Amino acid sequence: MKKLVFATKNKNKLAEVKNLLSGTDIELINAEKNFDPEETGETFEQNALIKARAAAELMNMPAIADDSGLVVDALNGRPGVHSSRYEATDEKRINKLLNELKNIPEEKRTARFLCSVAIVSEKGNELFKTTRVCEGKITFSPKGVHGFGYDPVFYLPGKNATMAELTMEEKNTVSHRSRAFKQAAEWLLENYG
Ligand code: ITT
Repeated sequence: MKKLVFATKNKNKLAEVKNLLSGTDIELINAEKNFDPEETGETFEQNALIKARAAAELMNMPAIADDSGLVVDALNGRPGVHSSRYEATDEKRINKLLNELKNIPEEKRTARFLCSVAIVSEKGNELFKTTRVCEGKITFSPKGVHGFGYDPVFYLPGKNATMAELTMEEKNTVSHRSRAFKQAAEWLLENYG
């Protein structure tokens, strides 16, 4: 097995990525409970590297991390890298977003999820990084019970559904995270261990 730490505190991310990598030769180890680096980067890539390096140092192992978020055109790219800090809970984040967009018509509610994945060696050297996107639109009200974060208000035109109306397996066929981790997995299977 190719073992590395997945540097995240987000249980939903962990579940999605474990589901995606099941059946491969890659085993993800959970980061320790006291893993909590400050995300001081200005880009998703910088923050993914910060998290991966912090986990590698803490666990003395190679590490992989995901920094992701929602980029909304009508908000000039916000909440962006501040997606998790935009408000305190998923419900408050969604309410704030819908409120900020309340006067924006349907055709101008375009948005995308971004996911940067970084892999570092146990010494913290950068080995691989990628950023992948999933395009959609922000709805006027939440719909669906699956997923996490902004999924209930993220509409996928190709699926005629919000991300939260998809099962985890369906989300993993289209999401920013699945696209980025599939690339990372290909790199790992060819180059690592
Ligand atoms: P870690 O840093 O520990 O991985 P986190 O939840 O703080 O966990 P991020 O800093 O990458 O993760 O912030 C990502 C935020 O963007 C997340 O909290 C959600 O609000 C949102 N987000 C990212 N991916 C998402 C997805 O697939 N569906 C819905 N919202 C998502």
